Amino acid sequence: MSSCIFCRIAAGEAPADVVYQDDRAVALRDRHPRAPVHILVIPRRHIANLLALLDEDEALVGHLLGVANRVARDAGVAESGFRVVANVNRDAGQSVDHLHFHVLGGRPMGWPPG
Ligand code: DGP
Repeated sequence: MSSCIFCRIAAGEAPADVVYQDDRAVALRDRHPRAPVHILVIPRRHIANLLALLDEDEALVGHLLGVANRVARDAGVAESGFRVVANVNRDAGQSVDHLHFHVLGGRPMGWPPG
């Protein structure tokens, strides 16, 4: 069994509130939501973060962002606005070493992020 929690969720080996899934991606509600809508979009395949992407992952990244759009629309925040965030490494606060896009919405957000 993988020690990566997002690999385990993607494999159905750990519980999660999954809002969308297909053969390449899973979208689940963050367990510590920072906004009324806080969904994580992850690839099924283990990729540590954006820096670990290979040239051949270009289409996968496009797909993950398409899923981000889809879940934002489904959650009703597309018109009001939402933010897509990928934290990479320590200074950005990456705490899970499996690529994930946060989809945040449902409230006004400050800029720049803290
Ligand atoms: P980051 O800090 O960018 O690596 O974000 C990781 C996010 O993942 C953080 O907001 C909390 C969330 N998270 C961590 N473990 C789990 C889990 O087991 N289930 C769910 N649903 N979310 C998790």
